[in-house]
Amino acid sequence: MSDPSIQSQLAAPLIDSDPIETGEWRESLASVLRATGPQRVRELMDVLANIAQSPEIGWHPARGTPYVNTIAVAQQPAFPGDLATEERLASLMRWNALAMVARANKAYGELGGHIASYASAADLFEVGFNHFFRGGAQGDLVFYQPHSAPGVYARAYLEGRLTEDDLAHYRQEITARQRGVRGLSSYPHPWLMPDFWQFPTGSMGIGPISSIYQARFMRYLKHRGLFDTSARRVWGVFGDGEMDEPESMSALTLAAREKLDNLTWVVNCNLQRLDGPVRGNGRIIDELEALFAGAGWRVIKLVWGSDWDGLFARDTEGALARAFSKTVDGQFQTFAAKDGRYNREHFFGQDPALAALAQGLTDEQIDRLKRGGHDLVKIHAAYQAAMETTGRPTVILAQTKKGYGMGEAGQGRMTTHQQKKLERDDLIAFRDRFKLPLSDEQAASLSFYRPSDDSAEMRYLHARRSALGGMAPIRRSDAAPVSVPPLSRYGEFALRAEGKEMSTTMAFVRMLTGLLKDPDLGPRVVPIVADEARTFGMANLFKQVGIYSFNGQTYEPEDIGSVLSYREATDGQILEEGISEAGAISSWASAATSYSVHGQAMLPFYIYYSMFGFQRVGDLIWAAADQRSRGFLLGATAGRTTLGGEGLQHQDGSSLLQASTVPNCRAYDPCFAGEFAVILDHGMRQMLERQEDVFYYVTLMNENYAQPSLPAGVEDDVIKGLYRYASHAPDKTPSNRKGKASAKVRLVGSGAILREVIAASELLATDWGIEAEVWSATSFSELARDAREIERFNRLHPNDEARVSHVQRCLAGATPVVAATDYVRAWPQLIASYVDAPFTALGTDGFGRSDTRAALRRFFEIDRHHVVLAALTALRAQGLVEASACAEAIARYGLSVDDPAAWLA
Ligand SMILES: Cc1ncc(C[n+]2csc(CCOP(=O)(O)OP(=O)(O)O)c2C)c(N)n1
Repeated sequence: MSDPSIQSQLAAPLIDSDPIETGEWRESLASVLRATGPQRVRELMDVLANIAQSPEIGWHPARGTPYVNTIAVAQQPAFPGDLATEERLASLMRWNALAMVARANKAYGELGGHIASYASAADLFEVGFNHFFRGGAQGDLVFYQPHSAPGVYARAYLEGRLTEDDLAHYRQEITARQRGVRGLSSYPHPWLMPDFWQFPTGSMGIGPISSIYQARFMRYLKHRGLFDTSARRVWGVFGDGEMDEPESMSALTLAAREKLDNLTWVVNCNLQRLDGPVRGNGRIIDELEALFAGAGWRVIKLVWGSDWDGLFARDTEGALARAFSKTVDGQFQTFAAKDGRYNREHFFGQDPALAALAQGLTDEQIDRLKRGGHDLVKIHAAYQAAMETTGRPTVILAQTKKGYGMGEAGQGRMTTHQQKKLERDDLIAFRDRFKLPLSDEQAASLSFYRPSDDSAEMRYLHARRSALGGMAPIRRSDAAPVSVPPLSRYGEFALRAEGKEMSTTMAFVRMLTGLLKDPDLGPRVVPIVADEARTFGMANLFKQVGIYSFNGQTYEPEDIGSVLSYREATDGQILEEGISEAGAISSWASAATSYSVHGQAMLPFYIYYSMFGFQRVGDLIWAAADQRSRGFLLGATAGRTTLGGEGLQHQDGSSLLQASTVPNCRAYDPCFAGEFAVILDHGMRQMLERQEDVFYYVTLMNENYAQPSLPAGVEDDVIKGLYRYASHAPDKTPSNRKGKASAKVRLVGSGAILREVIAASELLATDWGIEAEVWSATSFSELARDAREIERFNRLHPNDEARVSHVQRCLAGATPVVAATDYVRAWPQLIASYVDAPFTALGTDGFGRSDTRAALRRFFEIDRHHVVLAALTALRAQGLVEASACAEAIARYGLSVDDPAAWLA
């Protein structure tokens, strides 16, 4: 018996106060359609809709369409492939993918992996691989749903790109390597499988937003005349649950606004996510249809397979569409999980018209009625329509069953996402379901299956890929190097600043302006901002190189006569992303991976408020790191005290620490323009000339101060992260000496706080008669990286002569070290364990505040006086200074003994 609550829900009547009149209207419209065709119907509907939307009537169009396919049967193109062969191939992919996950978990239960996602997506992928995803150097950019990776591996196995050994080492890269095979990463990852995966998608939401900006960047390259990308498309296969990630949906309007008809998304609407239904009480396809259509995308609903065509044709009363409109996803999931008999009773049994439709069908046939996303012909029609769509991106909302074909063991089950093991009977049932050429034993033992090379399937598979230009996915890294101009050409002013006042941000903008003029490198520079160009003094670039706009500038800018006028142009160079750090970093990653994706090296500089970088879009930065990005991130107005009055949400004290955790990120905190110039030059050469897969994060400050010329010969040490800036020794026999003659400290400073440290060294000499060395720490993370490697080497090579790291060489001996920065103490503490001497870190832990720089530095206890006190205290611990000297310093400098943290209480 059916559940009465479901029955009443399904049987709710549509509101229609006069069905006879409604019928007449329907018939009129139908006769117009017959007589003059769909265009005339559209015209009439526009007129009626206009009238009906008048205030007196107040009609609003429903934002959705019925729960049926967008592409009518009559509009479906003929399927160009060999359907039977493709179905057999799809079955093999399903099997090998399943076997891969189940085998790994049989051996090691901890490895994890997913079967159900790819089971639902297999047909969506296969149509792509057989007919649409172009391969080769100028192939399409495809974003693969991460937990469907086993299916992509299964295909590569049949294609001969992966071996059985590789498959047997799914999720075991380390063991695989030890055994001389490659092993397969859990999710797409360009470091772990550098010639295979282009885009990391394992973190939900990153793939969708990245795909939009990659499609946009292709237009940018083309419009700027750098590279013709017209033949390439971007495809993204994503989950319906994944659409809930803010990043997934945040750039939809950009894609539509910029008419990205080179972009197609396929949302695999299996109606489930990990825990349960995506919209148990609603319909995700309807919700997404409204959102995408509202954003300006073409929406193609691919809901039902060909088996339903006959039912729809016979359904003259619209009973099916009516029933669908009252069925929520939670119920559709139950229908997916249950057998034909249940579906006959509970779906078709809900009204006589439906029951009549199902009359000629066996329970088995009802069970096999396909959803649209499992029907190769319908999928092909949808993809083809997307390819032919002009002027807007397309989303295909494909309804599927999660765990399709897993039967009792998983199809439509709440727990199916994490199903990794199948029993013998389930495996044999799966074999039967997909007619796999496996014996019971082969099925039960999870044998991989690859047809012989001369089989029809294999010949077909290879023919299709070669017709599409080669294998996919494929990642390349063979861009030509780009030569970098000599630093003296654009950075001389910074190297020989001779005390000129400027901020490091100003110095950067000046150098960028110089680089943009270089004939070779200039065109490859991609300046990126998120509505802060004026903040960073970059407004001059608007006119000089223009702001990229796919349709130029269709208005007269208010400031047209000015030298700084706001100039948008089709070949504009600046990517002005508006207030979207997520968008800007996605643009940056697109440019930063252009060397690999397009074989054309670009050099992106994304400059932003440092607080809104690693903290705000840290996961997108990780994704950029994963895909081996090359470029510069510039954390401007950096530091917790250097930004001054902005207050706590803007003041960044932690970005460098976060940057230090990203393996291929080189993070620097220079104080002086000359230091920055050296880092810029080195970074460009490393990335563009030597083509190393690193990227740079460099902080820039907005504080104007006198910039000294860079001391001679320190360039290498600037890059290593530490150089000796100066030493302040007191007079030979200072009358003011408060410590023993041997008292000496090393003061280490970074970024804007280096200047406080320099001042402290002078105070130590003049007020206390104590010698202090001053060291500029351009990068604590680089120092730590080097020291870590050397420590490890020494540990594992006990018989070799011990190596010495840069930081140990610089700060050798017992002279106490005091390090002060504008960041949390953990930043300088990255080197603490590698320094033999006593180490004191001063920093800006806690929330930021609004005030003057001086007040903030005093508050956070990183100003010159606190540095002096820390130095005296360190010397006191060595018995070189009396306690009274410390007390005297506190009194003399008026230092507060109140705990700043108490302010928060
Ligand atoms: C940012 C992020 N959050 C959570 C996860 C964990 N996770 C992996 S798959 C998944 C469910 C995916 O559901 P859906 O997008 O509907 O895809 P399906 O597997 O159903 O095809 C979740 C929550 C993740 N990978 N990334």
